[in-house]
Amino acid sequence: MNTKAIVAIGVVAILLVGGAAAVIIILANNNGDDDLPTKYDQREKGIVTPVKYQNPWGTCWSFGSTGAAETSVLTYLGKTFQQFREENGYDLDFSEKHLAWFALNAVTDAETDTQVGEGFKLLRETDYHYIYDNGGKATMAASLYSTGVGPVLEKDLFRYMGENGTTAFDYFTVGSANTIAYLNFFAHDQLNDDVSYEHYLETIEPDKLNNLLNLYREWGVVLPDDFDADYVKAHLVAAYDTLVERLGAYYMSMYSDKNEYAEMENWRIPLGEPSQRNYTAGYTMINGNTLPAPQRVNDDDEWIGVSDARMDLIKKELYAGHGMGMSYYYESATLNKETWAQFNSFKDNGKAVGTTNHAIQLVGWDDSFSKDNFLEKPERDGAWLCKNSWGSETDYDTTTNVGKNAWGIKNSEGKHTGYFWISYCDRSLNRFMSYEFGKAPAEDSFNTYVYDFLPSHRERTLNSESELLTANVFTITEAKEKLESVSIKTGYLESDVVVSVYKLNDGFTNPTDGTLLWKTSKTYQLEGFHRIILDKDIEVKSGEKISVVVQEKNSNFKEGKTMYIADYNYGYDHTKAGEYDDSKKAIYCETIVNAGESYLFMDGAWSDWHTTWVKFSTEDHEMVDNFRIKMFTTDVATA
Ligand SMILES: [Ca+2]
Ligand SMILES: [Ca+2]
Repeated sequence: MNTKAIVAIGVVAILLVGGAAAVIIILANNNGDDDLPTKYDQREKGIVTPVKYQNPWGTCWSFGSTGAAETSVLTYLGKTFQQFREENGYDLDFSEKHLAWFALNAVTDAETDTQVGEGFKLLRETDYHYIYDNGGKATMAASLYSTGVGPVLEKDLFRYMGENGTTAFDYFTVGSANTIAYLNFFAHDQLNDDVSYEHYLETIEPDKLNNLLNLYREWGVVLPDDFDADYVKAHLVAAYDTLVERLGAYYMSMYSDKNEYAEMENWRIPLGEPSQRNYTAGYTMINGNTLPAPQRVNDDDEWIGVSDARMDLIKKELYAGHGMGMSYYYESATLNKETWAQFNSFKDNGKAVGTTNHAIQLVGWDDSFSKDNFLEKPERDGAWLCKNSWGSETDYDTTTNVGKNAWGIKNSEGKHTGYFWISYCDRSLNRFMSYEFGKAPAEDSFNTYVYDFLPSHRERTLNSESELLTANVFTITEAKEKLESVSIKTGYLESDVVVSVYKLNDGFTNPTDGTLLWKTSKTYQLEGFHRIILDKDIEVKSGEKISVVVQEKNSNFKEGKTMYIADYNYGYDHTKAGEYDDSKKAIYCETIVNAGESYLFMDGAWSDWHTTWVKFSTEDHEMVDNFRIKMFTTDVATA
């Protein structure tokens, strides 16, 4: 790679950072919206699974993505949720725990020879619960699915619960050892030192005492109103037994309705041999599509309206029965709890268009949903129908009593369903992702060739006015294999893609230096992960080098290809320095790109991405992964 090309990557070519709100593509043509109804609800097709309950963790993104995957699989099977239950004797209920855990855990040597340690990592192993509180994006789910991993059924593996499956209600029985342990844990947390709760009370600073008093009042402990630090300290030490009682009672009352699992349990999934990552339930993702957010913004990134063409893209996916995940900004103050209709104008808080803090599953729309249903009136009628993961009175798990919660639109019997509406004009809508699933090949005779294990979460785009190609080169491991499929990632709407597979010569000089085995051309309307099944029997042998070369063209750019950058910088520098900083997030990420894996053709020459990306990442303190090109094969029996 010459210097000129490096400049082209670093300065000219970088277009996108962050979420879909930054997408600048203009939709030129009408998308057949004449066929779309003015109102649609996937529940009426029987393809939406019951509302779940994500507490005690911040795993909304995993629930939104998993619900969407369930809907997509039901559509693929042509079954309703009820039909699936009756025919199989169990529910189509995928594991949100498996998805969250493995999307946010680096790969180990049980899963890869060459990329060990790639992915998200904890700064401190003892913070492993943070895996479930980090949050995430739908693209991270699609990344994991694109490697042929998951989703897995909860009936087989990884129920959404800790190792004992106890609920918070079970945990905090009145006066139990657990409540005492919690008080000691509380003291430890406050003082960041290994002291007992009793010692904490004796040493607490007066300015912190007021906060503590308020907490105790919440727990139901009767304390004096007149504030005297010494008196209160003495009183609290004397009232220790009462506190243990009251704390238990407080949590009992808090959890008696919407039960949730205890976060004090061990929720870790063992990272052992064999790896528990590489399972599926027999279905694999064919397409994971990123759709542009419908908001239109001006040059100053201020909201100026919504694009009907973009909304039609979203509606078309829903109407096709594809499950869809979405993110938005939840705010209690902007949610009308009579109509369960949310509208964020961001007028008062000055938040940027596309700012999100919660993820859900999108299941329908209603063009005539009145703007009068919102607390603040949006500019027009119309709303999206959303499935949340904060429990329900109609769908909760009756075997564990977890997730019974009076939240969401009421049904005809006055029960809260866990669903809600969000205005077409909501400024926060972002990260729309739809999924299509198909049948997964049998796991025991299946080979996956992957170099890009870092889940996609932030992206940069690489473009060139001249021909641009990306390629990954894989070395066949089994005696004899048949090529089954390849997986690629497109970066734009309306992309034309050419994929070529070569068997490379010994001592090859570039990824096209060999015999062309197969070539195909595709047009993808939507950006995202795409799996292409080969339509020809091609056998390859152990030790052979096979390259998959991808070209993506788009009407906005003569040539183009997206790469992904791991710029989750928090924590990263501290890790390098061997330090831990409590003010930083507990998770960072790393990528690995070895020589001979990925190649870039730009400015008329091939370069090894191993060399190119090192220069690039040093410049911007960011980590780039291999190109998102994968290959899948099946074993061929040998005599
Ligand atoms: Ca589940
Ligand atoms: Ca890699």
